Amino acid sequence: MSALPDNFIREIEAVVGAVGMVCDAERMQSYLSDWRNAYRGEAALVVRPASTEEVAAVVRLCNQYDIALVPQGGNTGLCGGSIPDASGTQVVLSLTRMTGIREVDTENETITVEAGAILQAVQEAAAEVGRLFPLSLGAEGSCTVGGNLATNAGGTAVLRYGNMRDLTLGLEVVLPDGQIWNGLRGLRKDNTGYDLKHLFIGSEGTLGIITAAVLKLYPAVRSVTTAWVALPSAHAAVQLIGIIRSLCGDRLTGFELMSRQSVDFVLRHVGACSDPFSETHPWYVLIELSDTQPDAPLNELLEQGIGEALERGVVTDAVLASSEAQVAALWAMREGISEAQNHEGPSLKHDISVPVSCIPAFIQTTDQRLLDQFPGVRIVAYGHVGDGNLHYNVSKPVGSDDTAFKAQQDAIMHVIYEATTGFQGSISAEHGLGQAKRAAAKHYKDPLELALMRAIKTTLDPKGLMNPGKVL
Ligand code: FAD
Ligand code: 2HG
Ligand code: ZN
Repeated sequence: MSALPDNFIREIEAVVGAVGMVCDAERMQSYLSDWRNAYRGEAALVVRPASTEEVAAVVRLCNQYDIALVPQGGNTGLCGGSIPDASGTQVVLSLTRMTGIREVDTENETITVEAGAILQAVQEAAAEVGRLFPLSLGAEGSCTVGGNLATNAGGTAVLRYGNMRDLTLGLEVVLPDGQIWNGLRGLRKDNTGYDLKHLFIGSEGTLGIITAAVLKLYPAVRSVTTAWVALPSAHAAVQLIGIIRSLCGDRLTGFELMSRQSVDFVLRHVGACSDPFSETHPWYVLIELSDTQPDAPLNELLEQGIGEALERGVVTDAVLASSEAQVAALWAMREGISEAQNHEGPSLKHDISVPVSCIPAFIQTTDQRLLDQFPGVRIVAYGHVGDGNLHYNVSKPVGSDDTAFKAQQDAIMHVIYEATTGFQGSISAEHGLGQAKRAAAKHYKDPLELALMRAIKTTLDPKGLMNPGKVL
């Protein structure tokens, strides 16, 4: 705290009390690095306000004393956006005490929640009234709605319900000067000029602090069918999604692609996972169909689709889950990839998107270039293929040195991002830019778009105190 003026500290304490401050080095640690320990920083103080008014007062004080703020939710982000820099002068503003569910409105099909609410708690609150809040991702037990909004999180149900941007009707935001913008309208239609909420969604804490949101509710799902399918190629995945979609329409809620390398890592490191097939296959897809009607004929539909795909040689083998335990086991294989890859040494993450039809060519081209230039690297490609979103991650060659591998990080990234832009894709599909991809965005993003982003940033945050060093 020595980096901070005494008066500032006294005034912060007057706002949040001792309970809302974390000052000692040991307790601060969990706020200073991410779960993979890929990013680490220092902070002068961690502040944990308990209400929007407290957030506003803290932000006003930071503005008055010219102190930079790093907003933080569950700290599960994968680009280092919630981690302070190394200067030890920044204040981490954690929203984790603001967990309230303010309102569940079943007539208007909305739920109003505070930014620190854990995603799973929001899903559960929706389920209690027979509704669905569909955002779904591996970190849902610890990520917050504020973080989901700030990164415009995607996950495994985007195919049917869209990403966080699509699920949001209104926001409450504390602006960099401490003003509170109350945009908590639950209106489905509101064309009164620029839609300001979309500025803050995906802004990764660089434009303001999101304190609450009005989110959309959907009818609860009452039938689900899940299948694990083996494929001869990534091209087959694109063919298969076409077959299943034309047969099942909106009932297709999940379509997750995994390479054999991804599955191998899970089988090796995630307890209780086992391969549903006796033979290995180059690619797998986890398919989920769901319906709001109980007893919808989902098994029959999926069997029909997979049967047609088997006949055409698009699918090699398939199993349908026959119990809730099997459904959970299949999803555990998919959700376990991220954790499993950590056990294989440093993993270089590339969360890219390309048009769905280009996924097979992207994989073929990039695999070839990478393996030519960096023999032995292990490519862990998986993701939300129906959204054109691949986690094209790279693990070091077996037995190689961590430091030597990390030294190749930029060269590996270059190969992957050149291929991505070659296919008119994006270098960040759902995880954001944070500090990890700031330099790459400068290189790969359209200069006019970057200039417009900078103009917005300067207008809202002229002192540059909101999460500096991230995004731009
Ligand atoms: P944090 O990590 O705390 O913060 C993320 C960013 O948001 C930072 O820039 C931070 O400054 C900013 N921020 C946080 N709260 C606020 C706020 N209230 N106001 C303003 N800015 C704020 N992402 C996907 O999109 N799809 C996935 O499938 C997916 N799966 C994941 C699986 C695992 C195992 C893990 C660890 C992560 C996964 N993620 C996924 C990453 C994802 O971005 C986060 O899990 C989640 O959206 C971040 O929420 P958080 O509360 O942890 O935010
Ligand atoms: C997922 O889809 C997440 O599992 C995490 O987005 C991806 O760890 C990753 O690279
Ligand atoms: Zn993902």
